[in-house]
Amino acid sequence: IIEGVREDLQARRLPQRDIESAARAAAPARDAWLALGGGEADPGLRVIAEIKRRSPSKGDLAGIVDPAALAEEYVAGGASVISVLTEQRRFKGSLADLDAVRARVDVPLLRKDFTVDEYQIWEARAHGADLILLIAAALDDAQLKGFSELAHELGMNVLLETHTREEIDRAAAAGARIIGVNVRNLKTLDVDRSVFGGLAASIPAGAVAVAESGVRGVEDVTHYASQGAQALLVGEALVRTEDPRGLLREFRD
Ligand code: IGP
Repeated sequence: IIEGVREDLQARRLPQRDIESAARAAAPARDAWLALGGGEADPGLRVIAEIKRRSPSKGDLAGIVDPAALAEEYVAGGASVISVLTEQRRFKGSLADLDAVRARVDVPLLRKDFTVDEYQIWEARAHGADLILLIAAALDDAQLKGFSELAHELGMNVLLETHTREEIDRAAAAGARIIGVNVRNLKTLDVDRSVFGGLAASIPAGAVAVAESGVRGVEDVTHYASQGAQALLVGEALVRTEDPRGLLREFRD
């Protein structure tokens, strides 16, 4: 995946000073940490609702004609943050999807991609993102730290994705304030929902704990919440349902 990400990046890359000035010209980033209940004593479960057209494990998920309209449904259902997959080859996403959503909703947006180059962080900000994804398994400690610092300098937050105890420790050492546990193993693509509960206690107090992947319905929401999730990242279930607004309301009740 990462090789394709790099190739696509080379194809669209603007001169560094152009992307930096676009990032600086963007409206200030919204605070995704606050939106996810960061710092609150009893925040209640938050949802990061994802716009995902396709996945490597499931193929095409939904013919999303109008991502902005879907995003508006998510907001109406009470989503706190919207995630927009921008990776093209495997997920059929694009920065155009991010732009379309940004033009229509006011909640914080996660630019969901495989971040491997600082350029993508400037680019995320230039396109109105408030939060970026960093995947611990794909980055070394120096990258985790350096990429996080750049995101913070640009006013954005970082969702630092982990899958093991060791990765959580690395995320904590990098100063992550929003830590996700992806229950999908990115190498095998297998989903094991028990991975979240096994790791939740290792997430430092003060960080927002996000359970990522595998929410099929309300039972999974209840399960993750009982294991200490403060927020959930939900894609497939929301893009496939006829009524994303209704499903989100059920999740939040
Ligand atoms: C959403 P699901 O099972 O609800 O569709 O999963 C999200 O966790 C998943 O899209 C995801 C992802 C990623 C996609 C988590 N981490 C990294 C691409 C890259």
